[in-house]
Amino acid sequence: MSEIISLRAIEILDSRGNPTIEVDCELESGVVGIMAVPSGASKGIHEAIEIRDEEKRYGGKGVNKAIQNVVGQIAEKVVGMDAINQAEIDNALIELDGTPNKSKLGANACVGVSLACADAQAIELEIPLYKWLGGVDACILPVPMLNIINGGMHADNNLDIQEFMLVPAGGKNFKESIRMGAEIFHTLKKILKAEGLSTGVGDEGGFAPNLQTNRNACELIVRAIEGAGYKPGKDAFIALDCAASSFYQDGKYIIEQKSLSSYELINLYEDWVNNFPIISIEDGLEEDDWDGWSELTKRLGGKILLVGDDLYVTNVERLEKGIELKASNAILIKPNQIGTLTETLKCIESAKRAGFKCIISHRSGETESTFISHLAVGSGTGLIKSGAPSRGERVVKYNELIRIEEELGEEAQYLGVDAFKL
Ligand code: 2PG
Ligand code: MG
Repeated sequence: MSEIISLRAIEILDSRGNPTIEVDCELESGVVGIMAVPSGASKGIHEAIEIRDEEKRYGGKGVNKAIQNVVGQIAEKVVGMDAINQAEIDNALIELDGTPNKSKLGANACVGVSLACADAQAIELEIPLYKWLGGVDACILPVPMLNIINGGMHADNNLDIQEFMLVPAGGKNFKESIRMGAEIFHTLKKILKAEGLSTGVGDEGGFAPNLQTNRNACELIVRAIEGAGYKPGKDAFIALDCAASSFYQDGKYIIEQKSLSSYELINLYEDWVNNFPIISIEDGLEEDDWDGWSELTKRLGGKILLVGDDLYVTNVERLEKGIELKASNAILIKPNQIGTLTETLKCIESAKRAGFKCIISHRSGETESTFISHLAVGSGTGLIKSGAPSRGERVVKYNELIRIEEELGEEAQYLGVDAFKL
């Protein structure tokens, strides 16, 4: 038995310098599992709720209340449970919270406890976390989706689209794809410099220049792919996270100084897809525009991935609605959007059963945690996004995947561009 004997929590900083919660879960054997919780900026309105103190300290963002919940009510319930029973622990959290969105205990408190317990159990079993999460056949390394141009709510520039990702899927393994990605990233930096554009980076490590149009960003990425000696549409692709809820106002999408209907915006995306090697579009429409999403999937779903992030918020109920309405063909997975590991894994399962692709994702405010690297290999989804190959909190996830690939040796599998095939 791996009895949980204590839960501790402290307030640390995330990559934006905002406070966040780190949870320690100690087992009877003395083993300690840790989770440092990330936080989003462009949050979906249907996400589970983070609890913040709303006091003067840290501009109202302190997490002392969430810490009190961990060491108080949650510890009372969870201490004494066996860390091997992850679903039981998570059900206890769900029951104790009793709200549909973790607003009583806080999703930050719940996900910290849930993931720290999983971390502790893997150490207890003396197996890597990805094997505890995924079992003996967990061996698929994900294709990295590198956010190399940042806009929207993640940067102080004029780009409406939040993330222009580079997908170096053509590598023969993860390590090689990361190398290609880093080479293209540095080539892009040289191009930006030569054009007198800013090479300062945004929240997710990508460049954040002011550009004429969103198309301009795609053109620069294509030039960088070619400049690094690779072939766009064969070795490397583009993926977008439009985060469309952030430019949706009163029923219209305000983009490039125009006010567009869903239908007109889909036309614009279709034009981009026809002109650039775009392989995936995330949150192309806002989080409750279900009709628009179904239309988008009808129009582009045969060609590229259409990924629901704010649309689904890693919530099985919302995903099921999307499956029924054929609203997309892929889902973004973020454990802190829902609050427990068990609910996250169930969501991945439901998506896979429906033939949807899953992309495991970081948040724009990150920590040194590598949990999502292990979740990606454990769940075998074949896809991960963790920002640019720059900034420690982004790179730490990719470096962990390089280590896992090395450790798996011959057993490691890499799907490359096939990871996007429906
Ligand atoms: C997203 C995420 C991560 P945030 O929209 O996909 O890139 O951003 O964490 O700000 O919600
Ligand atoms: Mg998103």
